[in-house]
Amino acid sequence: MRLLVATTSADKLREIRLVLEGLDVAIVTLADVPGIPEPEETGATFWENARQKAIAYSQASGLVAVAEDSGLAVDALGGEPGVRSARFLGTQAGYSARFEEIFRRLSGTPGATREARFVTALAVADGSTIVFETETRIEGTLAPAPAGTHGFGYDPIFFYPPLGKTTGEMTREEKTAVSHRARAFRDLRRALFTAP
Ligand code: ITT
Repeated sequence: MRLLVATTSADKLREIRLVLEGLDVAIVTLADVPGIPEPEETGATFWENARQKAIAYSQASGLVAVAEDSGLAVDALGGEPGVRSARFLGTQAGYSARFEEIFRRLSGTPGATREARFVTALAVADGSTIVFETETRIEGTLAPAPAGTHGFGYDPIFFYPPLGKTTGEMTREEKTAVSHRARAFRDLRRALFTAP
């Protein structure tokens, strides 16, 4: 079987490859099927965006496609940046500016708690049909200050209490063991390939 892992993010792809290792499946990336326009993410939820992306990429490529939509949701900020994580403060904004803004908003919110989570909605499409979907998360808190140089995106400010460190301080293996995205792709492994 050929499976199009439909993401424009090299960081996501690196993490996904680790979880899909060892499967009897040919992983196809967007680099292998050039020319597919990036679908707009117009959904109000992770679910809607994941489904939209999976269907658009499957229809455009003729392959079974898996796509996911993910982001950081901070309780005290009403779930922000949430589905807009990649666009928070604009697509060109740097992550240090994004971190500062999150901390600024938090300090301006009386009684704000620091609970936060990373969420992934994953969808697999065969043409216009969704053949599998799952939603997974990792629960934590906002770190007091950015820490760590591993991972990507919001990893330096997401603190995971069971390991006592941010996802930005985790090794690849540690993040693969606990992350929202790894959990989603392990669900996919089990459902579509009956693999552990
Ligand atoms: P594709 O849509 O092409 O997959 P994208 O980067 O645009 O790539 P999303 O729209 O799903 O992906 O945005 C996800 C954003 O959420 C991502 O850019 C990060 O800012 C953040 N994010 C998601 N997972 C993360 C993780 O494990 N660690 C840190 N930040 C993460």
